[in-house]
Amino acid sequence: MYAFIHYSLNTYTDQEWGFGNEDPKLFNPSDLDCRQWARVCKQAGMRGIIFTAKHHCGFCMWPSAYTEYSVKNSPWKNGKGDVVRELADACHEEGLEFAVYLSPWDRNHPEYGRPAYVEYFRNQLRELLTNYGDIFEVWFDGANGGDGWYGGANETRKIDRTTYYEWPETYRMIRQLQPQCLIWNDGSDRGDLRWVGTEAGNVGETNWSLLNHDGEVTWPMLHYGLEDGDSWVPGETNTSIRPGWFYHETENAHVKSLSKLMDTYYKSVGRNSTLLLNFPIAPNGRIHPTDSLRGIAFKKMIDEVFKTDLTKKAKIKTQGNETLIDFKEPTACNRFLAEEDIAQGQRVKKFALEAEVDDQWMPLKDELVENGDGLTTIGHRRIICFPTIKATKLRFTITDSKCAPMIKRLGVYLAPELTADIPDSGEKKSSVLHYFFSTPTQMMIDWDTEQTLTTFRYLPPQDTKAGIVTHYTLWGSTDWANWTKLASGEFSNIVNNPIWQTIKFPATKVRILKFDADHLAEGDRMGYGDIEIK
Ligand code: FUL
Repeated sequence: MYAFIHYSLNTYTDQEWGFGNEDPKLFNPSDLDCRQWARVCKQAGMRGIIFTAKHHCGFCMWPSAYTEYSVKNSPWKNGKGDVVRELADACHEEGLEFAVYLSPWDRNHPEYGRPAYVEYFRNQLRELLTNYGDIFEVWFDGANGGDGWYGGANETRKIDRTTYYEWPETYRMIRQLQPQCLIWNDGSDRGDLRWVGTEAGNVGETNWSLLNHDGEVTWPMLHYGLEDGDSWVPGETNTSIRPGWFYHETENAHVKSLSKLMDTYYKSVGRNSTLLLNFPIAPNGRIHPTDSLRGIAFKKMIDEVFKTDLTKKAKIKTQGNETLIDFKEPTACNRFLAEEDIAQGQRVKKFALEAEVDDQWMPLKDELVENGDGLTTIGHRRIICFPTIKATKLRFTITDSKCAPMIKRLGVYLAPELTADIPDSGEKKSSVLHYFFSTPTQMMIDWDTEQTLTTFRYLPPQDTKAGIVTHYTLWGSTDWANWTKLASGEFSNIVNNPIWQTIKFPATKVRILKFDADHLAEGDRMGYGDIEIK
């Protein structure tokens, strides 16, 4: 497990993404403490930290020599500070590895979209790879091109992500400067690690650590890997401990519960992937106490689940592809773990798991998988969750593999039961509102009387991209005739992370609200999961 840390100028604007014209003077945390971040991550069981040295807004958290848009023009430490340096040092002290996220998309830079920017990007990468000790990974985000400030041009710029960045050249530079450094890239140019196609915190239950070196990478390839791929590109599951990547006060009550985090663990680490768990930094410059306590509880729960390996007291016999685990007496268990020796490659395609309970053999399946039994690939580590049983024996049989399977470790455990997720706080749900669609891309919400409103929240459809509103305009009226524009803009990252979106506007008296979908991710009819208005 590794920690992601998202922190940038937008933390001070409460936007999920900075546009690129936010004032560096906003960056003035009262209590920035990288040692606190490193201690929290260490205690949460993380081996290292990947830090957003530069997010899409282009603001640099280190005093880059190549731009004025950085901490050097902020009031923090009178412009003498360097967050990358402080965090690299703190990681070193805590025995954590250190890595950087450098957004290729830069909404601030005037040359973005032209060759000069690519040189600028490489210069920045060189600074990061030469001045801050060992960097274990570089993370090149997949969001690329779109609207931005671009030095005042304030326009939309499109790039061809397969050619624009000239990645092979950049990769050569990385290999030369930091030969051990892993390259994360989300598909276009093959890096060393791949995105798993979602930010929700799960990879496919079938998960091959392979992709083809050349050619297009489709969504199923990201999520499940490619059985006959020719290159080793394991999946890294990235998700946030909160709904968003950056800190928002409104999400303080929505930090993921322990049971949700354990579910994420089983669906990432338990499915042959690493887990990259994000901790956002609050405006005071620290990880919020709710997040740090939850992160530490997460680590304690993992330790608790895997404390006692029940196979240690069992008699184990392997014959051919079948392993019998004989507990000799009824033994309560609910987790099964298997690991392949991946130095020899990934070989197992399918296996079976059976338990002997009250003298009867019964098949087991992964209860976290909806379709099928989930007993397919193993790889570095596979954890199968099943309801608690009292088994006298377990039988693990590899039923299909590419060649002779090489199993390195087996384990059986009894995980404590966790209470269900704490439900979201009781805000108003759409069921109490009266709304209708006046056109396929326009939603009307009306009340009988005037209301003073300040906030509109939109939950996009959850299982499809069709109908997700990416750009909107919100209008208010008291008489159906005169409309006041309350807000308009873009829901950043809503397609990859379809969570609640909040639009705030100055307190306004309205009777009717009109929500225009100016652009949809897919399809031509707007969709929604829920609406809240306050
Ligand atoms: C996404 C970005 O757009 C988000 O802001 C975040 O950085 C996440 C890790 O990747 O693609």
